[in-house]
Amino acid sequence: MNLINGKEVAAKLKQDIAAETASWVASGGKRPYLVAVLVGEDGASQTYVGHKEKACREVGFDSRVVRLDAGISESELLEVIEGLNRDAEVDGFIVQLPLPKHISEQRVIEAISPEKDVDGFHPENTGRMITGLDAYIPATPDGILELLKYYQIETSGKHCVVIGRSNIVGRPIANLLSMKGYPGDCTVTLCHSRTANLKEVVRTGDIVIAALGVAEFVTADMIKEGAVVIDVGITRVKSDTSKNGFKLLGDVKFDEVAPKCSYITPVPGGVGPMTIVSLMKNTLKAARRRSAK
Ligand code: BQF
Repeated sequence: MNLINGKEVAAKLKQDIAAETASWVASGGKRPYLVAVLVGEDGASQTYVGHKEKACREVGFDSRVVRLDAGISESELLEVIEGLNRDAEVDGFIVQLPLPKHISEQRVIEAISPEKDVDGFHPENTGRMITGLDAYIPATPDGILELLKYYQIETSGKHCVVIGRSNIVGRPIANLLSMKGYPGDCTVTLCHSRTANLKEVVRTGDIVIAALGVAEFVTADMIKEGAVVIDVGITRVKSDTSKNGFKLLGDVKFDEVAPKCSYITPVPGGVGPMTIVSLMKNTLKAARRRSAK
């Protein structure tokens, strides 16, 4: 079993982005500027936004967090987004998800200018991505591709089973792994809560991507000997033994699945840190694209 060290790969890729940013700025380019919009005070969301701010500092980007009250109306939030769309200083921005229930995430995503949509969630970017056009690739799927490349994991002709059909992870990664070339050329099966014989289907996967959001759902009996297992899950559970009062669980029962795998990602320290790096990649791309106009 080979452990995929996302934390280490992310640190290396961040150094590359920092070097690229430094030479871009030295040659007169505009320093990339990322804004994160955070609505409310959800603990996990605050942690994630904190990771994004820290990464911006590390790679040499400017960043700012726009903190808004949980009770803000949808139309007020849409006005904030309009302001960021128009702000010539801002290269890219994200609206941290999930949003409070009274706000439509879809309307919010569609209000973001596709050029500044560094999360790659706008349907224009989704459409461009699946057509194979230049687009912002959503950060988590892109991070997974970077890990496959870094470890030179063979994908051509492999059966990849994706569990979970979200717009943020499952659907885009299933699409990307079916594309021509490396890391792609997979035969992809997309499983979800209504999949019949899910266990049997997952067991045929050479590469299994668990992105359903159910802690420890994937057990050893669902995994073929020698499979590559990518765990996208991140569920916070209370824990008396950890210093901050909670621990993180993946969608994979790591201890029993790991011995069967050729490669596996841990939680934490697997896909999560790569997500942050891919957001930095997209933000640098946004800054470069804007000055090319
Ligand atoms: C790690 C996210 C669910 C819903 C909305 C590093 C992150 C997580 C873990 C992180 C995530 C998950 C993010 C680790 C961003 C990934 O060390 O294992 C980084 O910050 N993530 C998000 O912005 O929104 C989410 C998961």
